[in-house]
Amino acid sequence: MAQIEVIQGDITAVDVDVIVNAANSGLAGGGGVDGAIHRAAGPCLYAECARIAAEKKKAGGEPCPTGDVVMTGAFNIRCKGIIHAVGPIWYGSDKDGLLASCYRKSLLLAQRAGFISIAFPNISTGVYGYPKNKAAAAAVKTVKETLPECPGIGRIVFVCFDRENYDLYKKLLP
Ligand code: AR6
Repeated sequence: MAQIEVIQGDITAVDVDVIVNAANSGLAGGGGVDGAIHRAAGPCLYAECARIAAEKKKAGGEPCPTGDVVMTGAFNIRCKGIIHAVGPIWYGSDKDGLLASCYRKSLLLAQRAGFISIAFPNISTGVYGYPKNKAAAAAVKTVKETLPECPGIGRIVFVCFDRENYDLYKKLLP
């Protein structure tokens, strides 16, 4: 059975194979955890995101629709890859399915890539305004439900930046 951990800190410093980013559908970079990851990874990450975005647009799609994920290299971050997941924006109505999709697709992609350990931020709970308690419940439930399909994943780390999220996750995963 995979080990699930909860820590408070900066996801760019966590020792895992792959970290997940809370990105936007244009893969355009931004603030919050996205900004921190781009700063730590260096300009080559912007270049790879721009290349993927251009390819997807050329094919007639959005670079990364809400609920979907895209993998890139990690460049100056010491992990082996970055999964960019686009969470839903909270407009006052439930979008747990789209949020769950970020966690589920990230785990499945990490498993396919042969990664053993993965770190998640609290997707959508910053600028996108998702209620932290609802987001935490959806994240933990989805990871637990998806893990049986990911026998290669041995370690999941929920990286909480703020104390409120940390306390919520600790209650769900004592
Ligand atoms: N490590 C871990 N978690 C962090 C870090 C960090 N270094 N920095 C912030 N957080 P947000 P969203 C937490 O706003 O709500 C961007 O501009 C933060 O406390 O980063 O999904 C993107 O480009 C919060 O709990 O992501 C998108 O446009 C969590 O990360 C948009 O924001 C998510 O907050 C995505 O919004």
